[in-house]
Amino acid sequence: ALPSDVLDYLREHAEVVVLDSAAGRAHEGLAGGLSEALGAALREADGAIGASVKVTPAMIDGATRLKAISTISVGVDNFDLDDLTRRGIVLAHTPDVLTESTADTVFALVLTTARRVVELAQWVKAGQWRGSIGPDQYGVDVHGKTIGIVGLGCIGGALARRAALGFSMRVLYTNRHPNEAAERAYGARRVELDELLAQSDFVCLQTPLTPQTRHLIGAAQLRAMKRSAVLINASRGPIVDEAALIAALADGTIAGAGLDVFEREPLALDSPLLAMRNVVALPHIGSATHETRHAMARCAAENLVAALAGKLNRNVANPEVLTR
Ligand code: 8YV
Repeated sequence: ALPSDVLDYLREHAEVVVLDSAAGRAHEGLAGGLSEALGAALREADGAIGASVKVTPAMIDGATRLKAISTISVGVDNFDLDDLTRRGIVLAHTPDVLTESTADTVFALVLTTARRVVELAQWVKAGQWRGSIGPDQYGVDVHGKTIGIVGLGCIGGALARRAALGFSMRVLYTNRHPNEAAERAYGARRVELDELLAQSDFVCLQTPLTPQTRHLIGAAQLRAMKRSAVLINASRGPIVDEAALIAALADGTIAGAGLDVFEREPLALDSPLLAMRNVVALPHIGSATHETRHAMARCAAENLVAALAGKLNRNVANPEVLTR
């Protein structure tokens, strides 16, 4: 659902066909459904804009007019980038505009897991608060602890700022390249993943989902964490081997998890995660504020219009295509 002013903006530049995403979702999983409707629409379109839909190469076979796809997300794991590049289709995305909101969500998960906010708030609402609480309901401190950030890009950097400047935390990180700005500003120290896992009280995954990061955190990595540590994932579910995580949470290998993303979304109603006291589960709300979702939609619409005019030179996930 694009905000009306963003739709108006697109209509100033193009004929716009809106797919009924609610109807599409209702039919998802059945024969046809959203992918078929989307595939048919793409075959007629010069450009496409949207979010949260897997776009397979088969869906764009025959989309001979299609020059640009603009996703309302920073993550581009719903697309086969190499395939789009081979076809000469620009894939635009929305970095930067969601950085701060997403870092807020990650930090919310740090605080809620450490201080047992959700669990204790539910306890109060359930009418259980009849005397003073005891040590079995205490949480652990966040300030002064060590945060390990796996992937120190924009969101990781915004998280490091919150942790170091707001909560006097020690910041460890892994990243393909050193992030010198974060090292200078927040005293962040780049380490190997093993060392980060062994030393961090909060391990926050801030890396994109790629073939290299799929199941980056499995049984061995969870065993390498402190028993008192918490895993926070607000990037992409498949970065964690969820079965291994469930086992590690159940047997006390780690103390808890704050999860905004899952291997399958929505999370299955029979997932053991739902019954775990030491798990805070959110419905993929990383960037979900009114302000940020509006900014993302606007950014994606501007990306699409610029791409179709041959003028997009930023926010492109496959920049190689621009040299064609
Ligand atoms: C959105 C996200 O939830 O930007 C991303 O990569 O995961 C989220 O901000 C999602 O893509 C829907 O717009």
